[in-house]
Amino acid sequence: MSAQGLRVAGGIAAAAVAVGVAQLLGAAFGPEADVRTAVGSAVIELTPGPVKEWAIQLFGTADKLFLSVAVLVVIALLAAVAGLLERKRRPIGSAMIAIAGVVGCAAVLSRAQGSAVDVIPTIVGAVCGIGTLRLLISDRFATTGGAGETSPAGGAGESGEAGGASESGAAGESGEAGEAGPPDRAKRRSLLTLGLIGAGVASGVAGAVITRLTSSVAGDRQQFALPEVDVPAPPIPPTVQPKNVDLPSFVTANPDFYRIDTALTVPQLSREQWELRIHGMVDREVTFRWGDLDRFEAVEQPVTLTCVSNPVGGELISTAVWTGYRVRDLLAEAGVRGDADMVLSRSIDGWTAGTPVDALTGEKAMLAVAMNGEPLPVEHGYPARLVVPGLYGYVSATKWVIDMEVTRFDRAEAYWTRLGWSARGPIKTESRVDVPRSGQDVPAGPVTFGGVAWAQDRGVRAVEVRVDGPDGEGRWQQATLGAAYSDETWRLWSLDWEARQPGPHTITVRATDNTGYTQTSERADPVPDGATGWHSVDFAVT
Ligand SMILES: Nc1nc2c(c(=O)[nH]1)N[C@H]1C(S)=C(S)[C@@H](COP(=O)(O)O)O[C@H]1N2
Ligand SMILES: [Mo]
Repeated sequence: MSAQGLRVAGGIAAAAVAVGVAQLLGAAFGPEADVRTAVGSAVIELTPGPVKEWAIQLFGTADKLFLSVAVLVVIALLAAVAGLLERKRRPIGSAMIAIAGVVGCAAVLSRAQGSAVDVIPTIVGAVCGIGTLRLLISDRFATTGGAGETSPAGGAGESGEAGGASESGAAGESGEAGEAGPPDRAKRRSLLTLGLIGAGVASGVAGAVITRLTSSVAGDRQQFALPEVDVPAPPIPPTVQPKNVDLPSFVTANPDFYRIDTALTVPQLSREQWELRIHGMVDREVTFRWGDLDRFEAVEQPVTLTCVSNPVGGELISTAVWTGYRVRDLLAEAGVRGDADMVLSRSIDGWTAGTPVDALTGEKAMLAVAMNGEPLPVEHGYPARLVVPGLYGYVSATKWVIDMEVTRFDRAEAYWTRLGWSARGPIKTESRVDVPRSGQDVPAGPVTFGGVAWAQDRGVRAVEVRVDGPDGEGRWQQATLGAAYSDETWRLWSLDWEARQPGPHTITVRATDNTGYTQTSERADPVPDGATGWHSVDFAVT
């Protein structure tokens, strides 16, 4: 390794040791001491709204993975710089690690559930990181004066210092007389550096795995016997699903259900730890424990959830059969005061949604505890979340919900509203072409196209499809609709078409809801209150 390379690797070794030690020690302190998650969450928190939106659009459900990789890359780059800048008399790299440690502590302390002792692993990690950096540039491993310090960054003064000191250091400390020349020291330093990088990474991975295993609610979730349903949903007829075309299933399987949230690591909240506090503009504050839920009627309801960030033609929409309790029944115990118009619900990780009181005191809003006949998957809000038909998730669908403050829109602002999204988020009437896929080749002959349309909680009355046009042959034709299940769920559609004219074609879809409103062709961005426009797909007949 060149002298420059050794410095860079030394910086990375220091960072690996710092993060590894913090992560491994953090496992003993619990998830709130996890500095990696804290920093990542702080990055999410501090990222401007439009950039978050861009990340969701671009990466969708993989946005977290992108962030984790990005954070690691940034750490590695800073570590390389720290390694290059560290000098015995001017410990700039050490100072950078110290600053990173302070930033890490601030991130840990800023977390909703964090406490002062949670910074201990971060501090110890930073100290070990600095120790590593100091060790690697110490006389014992100094490579100057023989191995060829070619680094211009080394500077004359520094080279002189290191070179001068290293002679005596090496002679005095190396037990292997005769083999202690500088080239050998360089080799030892490379090996030690690589070893420390390996040890740091290994402890980091071990710490992350231990933290995950010890805090996991997988066992709690497995033991959860679902409540007996008092008010079952009417059965879903097979006719909701159009035939002869490969469309999404009317009910989305849990692993396929879209996922959007700001949680870098999924909150692990057991039923035992769960509490739901209802307070604010109420007659009496109440706090429900898990066992208290038994006294409410358990209801079951298929609902299609949609994300406001879903672009035209996007996939951030799914349907599940939810089981849970009416939010109305819970609110009734607290008694909502007449002048309140919003409920600010909060999750265990501090995320908030602002939902109109009217939407929550209606029949349909649920505190859901099960999804498609299973306890909520942890990433979908275990043990309890809100599901409110007709509203985008960002104003209603709080996962890991623990608090509901009854308030007013002119007094409180929720997470995404503070970042520039609309305070109100009714779902817009929209539709999507799923078949054909963009760019697909369609052989000449009869073919069935299809897709989905939604307008929760008004319901879809009609779907029209146009192939080519408006200037070409194209005219709007009525699609064949799958059976309507309810106004709270999407509707699947299909269209039989005869592929005749070889060459490029375009298919466009538009939906009409049960109020008679036909979705607008006007294109709007997801920000601030949901995308609009007709979805078109280009394909070719061969
Ligand atoms: N705690 C928490 N709940 C949340 C969010 C979040 O970031 N944190 N995101 C909301 C958004 S924007 C949407 S669209 C839905 C998505 O729910 P899902 O991930 O179960 O599909 O969850 C909502 N609930
Ligand atoms: Mo969303």
